[in-house]
Amino acid sequence: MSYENILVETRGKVGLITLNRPKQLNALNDALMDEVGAALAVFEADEGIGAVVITGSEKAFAAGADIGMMAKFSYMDAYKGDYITRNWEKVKTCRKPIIAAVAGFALGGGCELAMTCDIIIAAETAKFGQPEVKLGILPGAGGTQRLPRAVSKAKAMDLCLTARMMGAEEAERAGLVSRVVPADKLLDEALTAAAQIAEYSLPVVMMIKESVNRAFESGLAEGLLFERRAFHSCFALDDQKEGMAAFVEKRPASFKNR
Ligand code: CO8
Repeated sequence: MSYENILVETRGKVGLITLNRPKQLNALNDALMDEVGAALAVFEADEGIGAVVITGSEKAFAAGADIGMMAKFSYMDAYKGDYITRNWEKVKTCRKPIIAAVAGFALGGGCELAMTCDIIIAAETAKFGQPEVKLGILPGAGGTQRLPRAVSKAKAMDLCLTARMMGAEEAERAGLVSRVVPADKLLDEALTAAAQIAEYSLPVVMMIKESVNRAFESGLAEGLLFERRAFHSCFALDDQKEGMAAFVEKRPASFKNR
């Protein structure tokens, strides 16, 4: 499949998607998000892929949804067209872990795209924000919902209501970002983390992702029950036998994803 708005490659067991609309600072439009969805579907179906990295450029992960495209929208255009949201579902429902490697601007839809991924690794240059209020709109792809879950109500209100940008250090302190690294190490760090994940048992990795996500969708008792059922089911896996045998025999485990 050929792509016009993203670059897609595989690095060993890792799928790499690079957002590639440099002149527009990777502003997100339907064509780009359709391609992200299509690339994720290919990686999801590929048994050789264990994790995915989504990144942008040095200057911008993504500076938001494409304002030029939205400027003349009517309510009906937005509602009937389901503007750029239809393929966000593919990011949300991908069962393999996705790491967002963020340098430069991650604003509006760009911040929301990063938050839809499972882990955010940020370069020291990263700047996160939800500046939609300046455009006379509010965030439309999870900014008012995922941000408070990640960084607290006060900071989410601050970012969404003032439109100020938050640097990488502040984002890490607030819990939005899992690691901050020098800009020239960003992709290596993200690919190394993804490669490490991809070496583990894929069904177990998928169960961990499902279980952590469950913490955001359910109460504690239901979440604990979900985790326990998943934990019990690990004992049906060859990979559990292999992982524990490898520990006892003091050798590296070799998982077969079953
Ligand atoms: N859309 C379209 N074009 C953009 C965008 C964007 N979001 N951001 C930047 N560009 C373009 C600029 O127009 C400019 O193009 P040109 O060279 O042709 O004039 C080029 O990228 C470079 O931008 P700047 O010259 O402005 O670069 P600066 O370094 O001076 O500034 C900024 C960088 C601060 C990132 C600035 O470009 C900016 O403020 N951009 C807009 C940020 C923003 O408001 N983002 C939120 C957009 S709304 C949104 O994301 C809603 C999401 C809802 C999703 C779900 C819908 C249902």
